[in-house]
Amino acid sequence: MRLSRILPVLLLWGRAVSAQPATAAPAAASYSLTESMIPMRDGAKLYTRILAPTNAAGPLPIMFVRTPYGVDGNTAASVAARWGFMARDIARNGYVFVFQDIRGKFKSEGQFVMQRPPRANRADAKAIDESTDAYDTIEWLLKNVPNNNGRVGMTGVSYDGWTTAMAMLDPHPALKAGSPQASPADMWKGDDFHHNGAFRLSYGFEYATMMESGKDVKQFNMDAFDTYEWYLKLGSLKTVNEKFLKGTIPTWNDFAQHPNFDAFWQRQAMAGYLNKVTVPALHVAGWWDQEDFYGPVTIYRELEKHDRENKNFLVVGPWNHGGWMGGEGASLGPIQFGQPTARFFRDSIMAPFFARHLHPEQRDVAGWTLPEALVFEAGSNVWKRYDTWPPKTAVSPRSLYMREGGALGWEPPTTTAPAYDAYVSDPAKPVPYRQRPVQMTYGPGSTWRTWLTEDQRFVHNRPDVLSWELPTLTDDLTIAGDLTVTLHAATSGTDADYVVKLIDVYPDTGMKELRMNGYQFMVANDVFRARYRKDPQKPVPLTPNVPEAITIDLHTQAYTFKKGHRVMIQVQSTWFPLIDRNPQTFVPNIFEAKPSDFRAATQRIYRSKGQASRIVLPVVTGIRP
Ligand code: PG9
Repeated sequence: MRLSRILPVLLLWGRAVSAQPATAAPAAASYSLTESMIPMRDGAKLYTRILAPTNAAGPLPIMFVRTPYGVDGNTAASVAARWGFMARDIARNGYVFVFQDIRGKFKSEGQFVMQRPPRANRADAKAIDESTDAYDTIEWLLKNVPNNNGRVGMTGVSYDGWTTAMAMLDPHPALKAGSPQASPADMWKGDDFHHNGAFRLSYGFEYATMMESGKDVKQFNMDAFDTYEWYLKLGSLKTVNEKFLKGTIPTWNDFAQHPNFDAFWQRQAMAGYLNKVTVPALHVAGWWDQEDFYGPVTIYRELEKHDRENKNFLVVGPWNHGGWMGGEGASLGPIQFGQPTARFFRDSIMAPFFARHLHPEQRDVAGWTLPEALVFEAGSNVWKRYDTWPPKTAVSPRSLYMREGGALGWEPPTTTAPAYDAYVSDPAKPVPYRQRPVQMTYGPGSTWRTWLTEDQRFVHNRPDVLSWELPTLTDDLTIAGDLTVTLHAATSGTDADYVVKLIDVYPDTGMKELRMNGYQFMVANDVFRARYRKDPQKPVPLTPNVPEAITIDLHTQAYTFKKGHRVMIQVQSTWFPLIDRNPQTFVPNIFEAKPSDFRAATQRIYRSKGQASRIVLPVVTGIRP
């Protein structure tokens, strides 16, 4: 199979779709295929495949997907395979499925822009963006698809989730429901390309070259099985353009020219545009999404501020990127959830959500209701319904402090003399983010999709990784809501990265599956580039050996650390090659750093009174008074 056929499946569905809805689905409908070049308001024509069931009574609603990954693979057979989760509804009344290549990709005309910001001049009738392209297509579909019921839904995962979210900003009146799933919201703060200003090197390089080497998707030939070595040998990021890309990949040039949160990133960040809930929205995120977890949660929260008619909903399950779209979702890597979470979502949440809004005759879909937030609490392995996310009641923020002797404690340190734990971080020997060999992100056999569930013992006790842990829990400890870390940190250099990981340590013995004894499972994590601690737009150096407080958002979680487990925190300064190496010597732009700027530095994490490094956990239950 051609790579262009495989990649969309890898990116969006991961595992083969095998789940059947709980309700036995009659044989899938057969579909007739129509190909159209649909004209947009500026004259560009977008290649669109329309798959209409041949054996359903109409009129039917339209389910619309816009993607940069190529729609050629969407044949009559693949609608049944990829959209099998909709079988119940297809059998009942059906959908016309519409798949479109976005501007500049595959068979569509126009120019591809990695994350095209919303048009600046809305008065200009010819100005275009992803919202107008969706609008113009819907307008055309309503007029040209026979027997449609005038109602359109949009959905998709990641890039296709983002095109869904963009269509919802300024929607066609016929767009009646949208489910943006794992959509990025801010490529500098927390999604694919950076986290808190730290550049996601391997993802950024491999994705940009994959998308911008031609109209289709093509992986860069890295000529290395273990890309850890390949990226290390670059020495400086300048090498990328000098030796390999020669300025031909626009997104790489943007990375290099816009290291800070400047107008370039601000213009495309979604938060600034999310000031109205326009259509019923089902936002979907996975707790262990290796690409876009920040996005869907942020989009939900921003819209929720304006949700006067209760149309905005959130589902978070125990999934990796798009993990809900295929298979059962009963496990992720070696972590077990005890039930088919993905099948439950498709069958009992997503299908009825669209049926309710797109098939008006099915308004009574089995007494179905959707809570404001439906989240899976891993550890205890139960779905929980919340009236708000994060929960407002029954949660107490509790500080868990880094203490002496590698301990965590609920009590703050009392020592007034400066006390700290220290390590030497050497950019010449960065800590791998996943176990080597680090195959290309989307390469064959890559462990990318489950790296967030990897056993952190592979770096535990490295001299450049600190860890602290609580004694064995005597009760279940449940958290639900937002997590924040404050590090009082000093470096002997003038810049530094801090990676913080909250870990569930399984019991040392007695686990049924042997490798799970003592397993260190990462519950939450992130990286922070300290040069941005004061202002994401203006990096400033650190003063050598002077501690400063650095606040790191560990996002949000619902999780039970079971009785008999231990809570651990690890801190390190490299996560390679996911995150580029910080030279640890302040330079205005790390893309311009010289090999000689990269220097080993001593990092100190303070744990004394007044400089008490800690994590604040949203505790539901489990701390004895
Ligand atoms: N995470 C991918 C992506 C989305 C949007 C921009 C860049 C990358 C994806 O899976 O589509």
